[in-house]
Amino acid sequence: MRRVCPSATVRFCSDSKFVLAPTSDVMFFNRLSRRHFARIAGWSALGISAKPAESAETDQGTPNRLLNQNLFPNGFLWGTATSAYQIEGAVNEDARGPSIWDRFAHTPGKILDQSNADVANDHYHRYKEDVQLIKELGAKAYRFSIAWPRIFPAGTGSPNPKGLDFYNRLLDELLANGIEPFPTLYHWDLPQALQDRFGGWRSRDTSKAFADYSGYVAARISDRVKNIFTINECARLVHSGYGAGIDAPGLTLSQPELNQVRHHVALGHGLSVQAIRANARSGTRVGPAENLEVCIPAIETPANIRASEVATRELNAGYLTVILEGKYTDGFLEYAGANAPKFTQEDLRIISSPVDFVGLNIYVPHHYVVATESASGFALLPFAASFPHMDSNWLRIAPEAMYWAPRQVAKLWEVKSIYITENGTSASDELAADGNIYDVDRIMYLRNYLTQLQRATSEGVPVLGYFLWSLMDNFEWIDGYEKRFGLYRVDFATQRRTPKLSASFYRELIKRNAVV
Ligand code: PNW
Repeated sequence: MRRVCPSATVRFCSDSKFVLAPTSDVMFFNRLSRRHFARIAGWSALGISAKPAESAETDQGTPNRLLNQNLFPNGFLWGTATSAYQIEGAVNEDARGPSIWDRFAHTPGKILDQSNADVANDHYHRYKEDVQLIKELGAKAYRFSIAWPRIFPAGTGSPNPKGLDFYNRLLDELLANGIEPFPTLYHWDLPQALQDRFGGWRSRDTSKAFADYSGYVAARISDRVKNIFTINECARLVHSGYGAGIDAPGLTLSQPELNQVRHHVALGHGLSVQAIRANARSGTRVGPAENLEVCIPAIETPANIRASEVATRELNAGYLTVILEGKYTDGFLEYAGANAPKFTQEDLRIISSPVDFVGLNIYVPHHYVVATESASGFALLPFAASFPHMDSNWLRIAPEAMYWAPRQVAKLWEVKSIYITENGTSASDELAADGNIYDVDRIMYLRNYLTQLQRATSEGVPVLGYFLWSLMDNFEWIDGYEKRFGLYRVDFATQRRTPKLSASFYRELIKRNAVV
C-alpha cells in the first residue's frame, strides 16, 4: 500500500480582527448575577439527582420544533459499559483463579502508576450501588464482562459455582432495576493457567477452552440474558498483548506467530458463537465487540468514500472481514505471504458462523483515506502532528468516525443490527473549588460523536444502541488509575462515586432521545 503525503496548499490566516477580545469571557462572567451563580453551584452540588434548573428552562422555553431535532430512532437503547478486571477487584475471593492481567499488573514496570486491579472499584461488593448509578442516568442497558477465571479458575475443568453466583446476583439486580444486561464473555482477563499450559491464544486449545466456557455460561444465564458479546477487541488483544507486548501477556512474537494468534482468536470467537447457540435458550443473540480500524474519507467525494470502504475491508481482514465473509482477503494473504496463518476451510466456516449483530468500539480515526490509481485503490494519509487528541495521547478526536464506521459495516457486509459497544473519552477532570467536576471537554467530545451517530441513524444505518465507556472511572490497563473515562468520578481511596457534569449531559440526552 502506498502512503501519500499531500503538500499543504492552504494557509490559515491568524488575522487578529477575527479574534475575540481576550477579556470577553471574563466580561460574560462579570455580567452573571449572584443569584445565577448560586443556582449553578446549587444544582451541581446536588449532582444529577436534582433536575438542573437550566434544563427545566430549556424544556419550557424551547419550541417543539427544536426539541424534535437530532432525534434518535424510537426505542434506541442507551447504556454504559465496563469490564470485569477494570472494576471488580476481589481478585482472591470466592475461589477466583489468577488471570494474565493479575500477573502482568504485578510485574514491576508494566503499569504506569505501578498500580493493579486487586481492589479497583470494589464493584464485586458494591455492585448494588453501581446499578443505582446506571439507573440514575436513565440508561436501560449495561454492558459488562464476565471474568473467565471466576467461572473456571484453571481455565478448563471444574467450574466454580461461587463465581457464577456473583453474576447471578448482578443480573438479578440489573433486571430488578429495569436494566437490560449485555455481557461480554472475554474482555482480556485470560486464566493464567491457560497461558502457562498452552501459551494462551498461541494455541487453538485456548480457542476450544473458550468455547467450553462460553457454552457453560450461556446455558446458565440465557434465561435472563438475551444478548451476548463474545470477545472484546480482538485487534487490541492480539497486537498489544502478543505483538507490541505492552498489554498482558506482554509477548513480542514474530509476524507468522502473530498471524497465528490472530487466527486462533477469530476461531475462538466462532467456536464461542457455536457453543452459545448449542447451549443457550433459542433466540439468544450473539456477536463480536470489535474495535475495527476506522477508515474515513479525507474529503467526502464518491471516489474517496468508495476507497474508504475498500480500505476498511482490507485493514480489518483478520477480524471483522474474516468473521463476516468466511475468508481472508486476497490482499491480506498476498501481504502476509509465507507469514500467513495456517488454517483449514473448516476453520473459516467456524469463524464465520452467522452472528446476530456486530458491536463496534469507536474512539478514534485510524486512517484518513483518499482514492488512488494504485492496485489497492486507496492510500492512507499521514496524521499531522497538530491533530487534536483528548487526555489520552492515542485518543485523536474525529467525531465522523462514528458516522463512517457503522455506515461502512452495514454496507460492506449487509449487517442489519449494530451496537456501538464503546465510545467515550478520558479527561483531566479537575476538581472545582465546589467539589464538582465540570468536564465540558468530555461533553464536547460526546456531543460531537453522538451528532455523527444521529446522522447515521437518520440515514437509516441500523444502529440499535450505544454503550458509553465508561460508567465510572476504573483501572485503565497500562495507564493504571491515571486516566479517567467515567461519567462518575471514583475516589479510589474512599470508593466514593460522584457524578461529573457529563453524567447530567448523558441523562438529559437519554431523556430526550436526542443530541442535546
Ligand atoms: C478500549 N484505539 O480499548 C477497551 O475495550 C477498554 O477496556 C478501555 O478501557 C477503553 O477502550 C479505553 O481505553 C481501546 O486506539 C484502546 O482505537 C484503544 C483503542 C480503542 C479501544
